[in-house]
Amino acid sequence: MTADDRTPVPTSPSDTPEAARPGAAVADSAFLRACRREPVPHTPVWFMRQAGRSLPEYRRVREGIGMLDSCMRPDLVTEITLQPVRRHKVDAAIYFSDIVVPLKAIGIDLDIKPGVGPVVDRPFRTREDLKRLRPLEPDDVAYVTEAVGTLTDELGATPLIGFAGAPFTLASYLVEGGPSRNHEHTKAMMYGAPDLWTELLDRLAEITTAFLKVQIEAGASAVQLFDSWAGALAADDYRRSVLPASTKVFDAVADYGVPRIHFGVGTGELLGLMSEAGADVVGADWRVPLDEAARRIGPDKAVQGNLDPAVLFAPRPAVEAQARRVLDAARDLPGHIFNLGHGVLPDTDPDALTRLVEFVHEQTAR
Ligand code: 1CP
Repeated sequence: MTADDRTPVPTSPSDTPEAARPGAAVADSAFLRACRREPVPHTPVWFMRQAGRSLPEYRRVREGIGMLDSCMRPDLVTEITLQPVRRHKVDAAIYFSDIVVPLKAIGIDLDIKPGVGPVVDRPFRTREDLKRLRPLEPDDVAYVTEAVGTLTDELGATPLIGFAGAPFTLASYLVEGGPSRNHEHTKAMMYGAPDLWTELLDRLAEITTAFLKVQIEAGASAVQLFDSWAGALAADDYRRSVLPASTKVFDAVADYGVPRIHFGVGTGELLGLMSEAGADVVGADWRVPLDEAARRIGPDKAVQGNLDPAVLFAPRPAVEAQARRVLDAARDLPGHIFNLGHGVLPDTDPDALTRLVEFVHEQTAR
């Protein structure tokens, strides 16, 4: 988008009808209206991991630049965040970063290895390790403030979603030292050293809160807390050992009035508890139909989801049939944001995503 595409900014706000101001147009967007469970012109759509490896233009700008380095460059962050908005016409942008960026910013020795994910040099196992977790200051992530500012200008009426990792999912990377199937060291700490565990999660809640506040204060219109691996937990353990820390994060950003989204994978049994943590919108993966997910989430919350990302590898009529199932399950819900049940898979055909956005918009136009 160029400056010429944007609505001219009037010199005096008092001359401006409410809806002509960029902030008002964002607030009135289909995405934010759906988050507030208000009537929408069409069901809004965005995709977790929409900015990333499925796009050739993403691979081009990332060539030769490490993932974490690219997260610290406002020019690249801005370009990559805008790419899926330009290409797919999604209803919201998600800030390009990673859940481990705030940990790197406070000096934790970690890297994001291509084809692997976040890898932590010295995994956290003892109380001594907590000393490496200092509070996050806004100056530690000045590049985030800068990039969010540029992005909100460039995006015009399209809302920007900020995000952070939830304490449990961040703890899993710190304690395991990298991606994990069984989260065995993490659970060993949770069951075997409950005081240490609580302190670790509380410190991570503070870091996550600080990171979300930076994004909101710079202009993000909504925030999503990714507890991607919470589905590995039994409900009782989630309630006792994880819910309090995630609740602290949601409470700490409540006063900003921006919608707060809570998402995890394989969390069918936890949807009620994840809703209790305080979000305004709860995301569901594809394992539970959206009407049933909404029942578990409870009243007064919007619902986000939940097409299986693997469906996008099927021929177009099958993708549309499965998207139709999601829309049918959401028909009576007063706040539905269409999304995948987890992130876009790297080998997804980008055209299939563009067509899916068009399909959802056409099918739900009111
Ligand atoms: O080299 C590369 O291109 C790295 C691949 C990559 C990308 C593009 C990683 C490594 N992270 C990201 C960006 C990213 N990460 C975004 C971008 C914005 C968007 O959605 O478009 C977001 C929201 C994340 C968040 C993230 N990182 C989550 C939560 C979401 C989810 O997918 O569950 C998690 C769990 C991570 C950790 C992570 N970072 C990268 C990978 C491959 C992983 C997962 C590793 C694992 O399986 O444990």
